[in-house]
Amino acid sequence: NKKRAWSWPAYLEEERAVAAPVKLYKEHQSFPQSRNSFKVGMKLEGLDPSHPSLFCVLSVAEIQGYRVRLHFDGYPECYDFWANADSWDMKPAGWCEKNGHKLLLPKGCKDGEFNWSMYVKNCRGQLAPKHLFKSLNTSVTPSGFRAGMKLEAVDRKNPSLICVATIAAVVDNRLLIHFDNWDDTYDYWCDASSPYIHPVGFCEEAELTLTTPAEYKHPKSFSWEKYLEETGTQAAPARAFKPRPPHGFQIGMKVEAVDKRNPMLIRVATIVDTEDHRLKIHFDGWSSEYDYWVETDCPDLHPVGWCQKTGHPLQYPNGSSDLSTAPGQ
Ligand code: MLY
Repeated sequence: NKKRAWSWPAYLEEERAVAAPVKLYKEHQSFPQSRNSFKVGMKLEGLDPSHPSLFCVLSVAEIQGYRVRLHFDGYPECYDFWANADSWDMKPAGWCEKNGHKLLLPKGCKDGEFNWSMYVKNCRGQLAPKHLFKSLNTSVTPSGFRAGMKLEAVDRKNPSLICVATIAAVVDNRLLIHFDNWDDTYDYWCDASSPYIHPVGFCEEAELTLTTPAEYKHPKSFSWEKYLEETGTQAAPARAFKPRPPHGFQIGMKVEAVDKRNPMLIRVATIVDTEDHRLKIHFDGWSSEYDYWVETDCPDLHPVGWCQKTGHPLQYPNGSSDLSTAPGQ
């Protein structure tokens, strides 16, 4: 009663299923061109995934294949998170200062007194060298978007709302979306092809309700023309918005996906439902209560074979191996 080692080709044949074709993935989801050269202890600047307008002081806490576990210096481990080594959200020390972004300092450090070289010296750490950051070498296509321009954007935390919003920052090909008169907890980064941003006038044209800025005096009589004049701002030009082509993922296709409840794990998974810009992921061999929706360009979604190629463990379908662990356990 010998057990054969689990393999994708045998599994696909057994399941009569196909792997989602590699061409459907974005570059940052697909097989990396280089290795992960980050080392435990290296320090860097990076976006807080649960507060994406904030760059923070981070340390590499663990390496797993092409992924890194990042730790917020001075904060409890429970805030640690995983990222791919080529994540745009990771920047070398000094990047914020150079680009005019606020850096959230390690707990206990005072504004104005923080200095990277003193800091790493004092904590006997080391800076992650610049050449490790893929995000610095992305080619940038000029766009019509400028910081300060207005647009209509979906509130990703309240996705039924399309709201009056501002481009708070433009970095490379990425836009930081901020909601007028709200605090920055709703802010998010996206690119010109995001399905969640629209030019001024979109709601009126589509006969949808536009959510006006918080505490706007006369929400019923909101007019963009008046608002742009009052705020002395410009609308983002309609030509700068780039519609995204259909994604091509289909129900039944197999993928490798991060287990959202235990993000150090990547599991064998199946696409069980699709929307225009989202996929529903099911973990093979597990209850559908663990299914979840992801954006098609989510960096936690990878082609079949990604774990093997990048040296990351893959969690096989439940029942196929003694080594499997339940999602979120
Ligand atoms: N019920 C939520 C809605 C907040 C919406 C914020 N958007 C528009 C940026 C609240 O009042 O907190």
